Amino acid sequence: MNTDDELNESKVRAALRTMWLGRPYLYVKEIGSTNDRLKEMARDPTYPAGLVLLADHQSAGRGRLDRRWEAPHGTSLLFSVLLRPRWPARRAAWLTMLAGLAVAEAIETVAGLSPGLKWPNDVMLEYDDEWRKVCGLLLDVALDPDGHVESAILGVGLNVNQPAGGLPDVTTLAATSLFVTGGRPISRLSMLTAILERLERRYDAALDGRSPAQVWSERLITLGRSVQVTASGSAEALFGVAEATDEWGQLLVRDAAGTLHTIAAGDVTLRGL
Ligand code: BT5
Repeated sequence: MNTDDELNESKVRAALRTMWLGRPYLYVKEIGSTNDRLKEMARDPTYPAGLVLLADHQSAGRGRLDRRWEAPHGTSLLFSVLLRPRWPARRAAWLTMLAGLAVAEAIETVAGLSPGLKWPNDVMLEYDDEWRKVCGLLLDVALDPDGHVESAILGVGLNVNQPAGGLPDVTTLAATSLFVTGGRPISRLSMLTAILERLERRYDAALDGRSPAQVWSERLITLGRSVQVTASGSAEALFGVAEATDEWGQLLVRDAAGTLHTIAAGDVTLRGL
């Protein structure tokens, strides 16, 4: 669907209204993973912050913990952004927040839909009376010897024009696309430029020291809900109420005994109100 909506270099350059993000912008039809390719390129310091690499199809698209990211050819947005913020390592979590906010705002403006954020790295839309994943974010960070961020690759996978049958098994994975939830095709070019323009504004503000943590947390559908959390590296699930997030994006969950747990990374299942 909408495959004439090509995202080649000249089209994107002509449409993009940013100062530095997406400059340069690189487009490939086919790749393993845009995050993996940018990770290699980031080792070369001549590749500047702001470089964006977008592919129409990934043969080895990744989620966290080497999970797969699946998207049929030309239907979605699959891209990665190279950033070099030189922040202390734990501030890198701000990048996922900035991207989640940029994607959510772009979806509101371009598609007229009402997204929510799900801790830690998902953008969600309602379909069939439940929140479903429309976008996943993947952050890969390389630190310098002082523990500062040398390079950060921010990967965005956004389901745009997949029909229901083009999504990964929606019954088990609870996925949706802008097309499935909104009922009309959406220009990938408009979505891409809207995301990059918002991300640039939010990132510049963060470089000036303005934290995105509060605005991000206000958009989380996770807070106030009963949740099941599996922290990364732990086999055991924790049950409790997601009360808040902190400045570094960690999730604070209170269990039935009243103990507050701080979860730095993991997976959350929402368990009703
Ligand atoms: C993510 O991981 O959600 C991060 C996904 C990032 C993908 C982008 S695409 C451009 C860039 N290059 C890459 O190689 N990756 C990034 P995680 O939270 O671990 O979720 C992964 C899980 O999402 C999978 O195990 C599936 O259950 C589910 N999933 C896979 N494809 C999906 C899709 N198209 N829509 C919704 N859910 C999907």
